[in-house]
Amino acid sequence: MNDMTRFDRDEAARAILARNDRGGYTVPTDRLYPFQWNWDSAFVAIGFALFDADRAYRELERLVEGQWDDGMIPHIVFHAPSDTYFPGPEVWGTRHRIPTSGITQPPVFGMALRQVHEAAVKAGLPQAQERTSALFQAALRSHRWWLRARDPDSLGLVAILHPWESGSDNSPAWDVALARVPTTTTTTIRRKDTGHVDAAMRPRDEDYQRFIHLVDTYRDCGWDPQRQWAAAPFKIADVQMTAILARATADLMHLAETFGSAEERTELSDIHRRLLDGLARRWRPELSRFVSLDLISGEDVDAPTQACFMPLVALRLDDVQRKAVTAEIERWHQGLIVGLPTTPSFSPAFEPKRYWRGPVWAVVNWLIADGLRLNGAEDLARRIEQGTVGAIERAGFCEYFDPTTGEGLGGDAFSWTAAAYMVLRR
Ligand code: 9YW
Repeated sequence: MNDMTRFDRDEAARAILARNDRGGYTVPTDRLYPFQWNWDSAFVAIGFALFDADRAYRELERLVEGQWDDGMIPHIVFHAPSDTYFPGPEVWGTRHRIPTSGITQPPVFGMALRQVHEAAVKAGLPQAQERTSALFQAALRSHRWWLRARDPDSLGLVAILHPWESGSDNSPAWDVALARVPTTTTTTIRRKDTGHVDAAMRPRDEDYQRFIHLVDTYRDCGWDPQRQWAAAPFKIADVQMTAILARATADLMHLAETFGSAEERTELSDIHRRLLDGLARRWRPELSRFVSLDLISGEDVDAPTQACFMPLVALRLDDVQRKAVTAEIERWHQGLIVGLPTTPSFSPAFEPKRYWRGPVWAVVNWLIADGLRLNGAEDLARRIEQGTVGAIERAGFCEYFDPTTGEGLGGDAFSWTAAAYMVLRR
């Protein structure tokens, strides 16, 4: 892509979204991920909002077709069959109207809705008010689900019951907790991912055994949230998830000024306060970062990963925290071609090509840069954005990048990388 003009690259990014369109929703990439993924679609909607607000709404509306009656928005909606991915709908066995997985993913949805709405109003799109209003109610129901199902003890932190929910599947953050999950499964594992992508860039087989053990466990609970909470052998109050939920709640509060009732506005600001308080308690000054909480062992999750900085998207740091966080992020950058790595190179867990154990993901950098900017660290935010854009221009719209070489890895022609490119290069 090095020899292309800016205009050409923008066209190339749009062409990827067009190519991955399956009828109003976008698959992350062909074959490797042939369905609609929750947080991918939210990022993609923000990308579409730059040039086609109608299509941006469609992305969110199609995702909401998979929303459960209890409010959960699943992590995958299986709109159309495909045999190129495992585990498919028969493994999840959720019996929803449209087949879906039984777990969720980071609720970027509320953040996307605000941006799509603002773009639609600016473009004078007919029906914008009605469409935003319907999606606002869907988002509100999903936030209520989060608090009810995943923070039943009112810690102000929401928990993940499966690493796939975090969006950072094999992150070192889960190593200690995941080691307690048995590798036995009642489902036969037939991995497809390693047929599409080099196995050295993917989670290990043992990770998949534990992932599927968890799916078997929750399917045996009939996907009932209370039964799952009681049976879960993996339960982590995650600062990344909580931060994204808090930020999305702030965006819904903004929309609620137009689309919410007085009760809904109060409800959202109560949720927001509860989550900010929960996040603030997870700051560890001796580490210069925030840490998740393992709800089974009661221990802090002290593995350094990108999640530790995600609270910046929601919280206003004080001066001491801001200085500490920016210095720590600079340290993670040192000696790398592209920052911010998902695991720093000084960590013993660092593997520069293995999925969430080191590689750089454009959407992670997008969020972190946004959080830095909110906290007044404009220069660092800009450098992270430019580094990400540069990596994409050199290597293409890959799923993720080796931070030590800049090599593009995983799937190619990736939707959220295309969306990130359009948003970050502006
Ligand atoms: C899987 C689609 C998804 C992302 C996740 C990422 C990966 C799917 O791909 O999960 O089967 O492992 O970890 O964040 O939403 O891009």
